[in-house]
Amino acid sequence: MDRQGLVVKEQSGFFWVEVDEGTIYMCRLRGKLREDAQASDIAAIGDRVQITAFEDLTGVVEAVEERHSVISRALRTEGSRGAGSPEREHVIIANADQALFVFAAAQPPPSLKLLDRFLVVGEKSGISDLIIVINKIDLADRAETEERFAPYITLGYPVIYTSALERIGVDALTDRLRGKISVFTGPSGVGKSSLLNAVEPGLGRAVKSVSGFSEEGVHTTRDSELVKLAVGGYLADTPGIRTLNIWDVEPEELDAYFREIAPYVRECRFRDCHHRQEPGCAVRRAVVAGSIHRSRYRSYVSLREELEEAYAIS
Ligand SMILES: Nc1nc2c(ncn2[C@@H]2O[C@H](COP(=O)(O)OP(=O)(O)OP(=O)(O)O)[C@@H](O)[C@H]2O)c(=O)[nH]1
Ligand SMILES: [Mg+2]
Ligand SMILES: [Zn+2]
Repeated sequence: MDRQGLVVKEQSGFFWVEVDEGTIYMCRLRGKLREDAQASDIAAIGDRVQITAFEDLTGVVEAVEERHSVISRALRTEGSRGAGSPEREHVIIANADQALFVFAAAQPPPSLKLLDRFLVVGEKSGISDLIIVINKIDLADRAETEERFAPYITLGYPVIYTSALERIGVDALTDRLRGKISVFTGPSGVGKSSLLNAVEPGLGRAVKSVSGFSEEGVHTTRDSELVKLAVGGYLADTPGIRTLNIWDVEPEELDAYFREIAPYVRECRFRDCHHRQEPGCAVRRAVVAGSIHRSRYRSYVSLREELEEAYAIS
């Protein structure tokens, strides 16, 4: 029988596909698709797929629908570094509707540079809604914190203030998650697990891979899952989210992922302007004029330097 469904789990080449009424079929890929999977993951959690479903709850993935967003990373194939090194695209999650980046108002103090890194990854992925969650608001002055994040609201990034401890903003967060496929990540210790437990008891324990930017885990083979929420919707739980980073962004494309910088780039005198020392730089003019926030510009410059270094040694 032909069915449409959502890939909710992936493990060692098998895909668990949930169809409309909630039945899950354990599927493998049709051979033709497996050939295409050499260069990139043809199916991943979040993919909408067509399957042939059998009575024993197994199935075969016949086709994968076009994705509207994708978080992926390029994996350099072992032993092929250097010129023309073939890369394989590992898809961490397809079709996420939104990404929520969690920081603490204090303990640990929020790093705007780290936040800007997350936003770059989000912009590159094509995920339309990038949301900032500021937890532990009970530990900081509310007005001061709101002032610090106001520039992000101007850029179109919603900010939700929460306290898992005092249950502030938990309903607003729950509303955001309802019915969507969400990526939920942030640095260690900001209260991600506590927040998820406030949304739904036990959820923080069920979802383990929500810490961003850890160095470990690149080669872990642990499975990837969409964890179903009681309010409807899913949270992505995949080791890939722990290694979310911007190393797949090329230095020259970085400016495109800063919403407020991108529109000025075409007005720079030089086409390959780095927006640092070059004369006639429209981006730096906009910083001086106050149309680009200094802290965002500082993040851009610092990330650009990091990327240039990373590309120079690889
Ligand atoms: N004051 C205060 N403390 C909080 C709040 N949320 C979490 N905490 C505390 O912050 C610490 C870290 O919380 P976790 O929920 O484990 O943080 P996490 O982001 O999941 O951390 P990792 O799993 O290491 O990535 C714990 O001691 C929590 O009790 C909050 O809203 N206010
Ligand atoms: Mg945690
Ligand atoms: Zn410039």
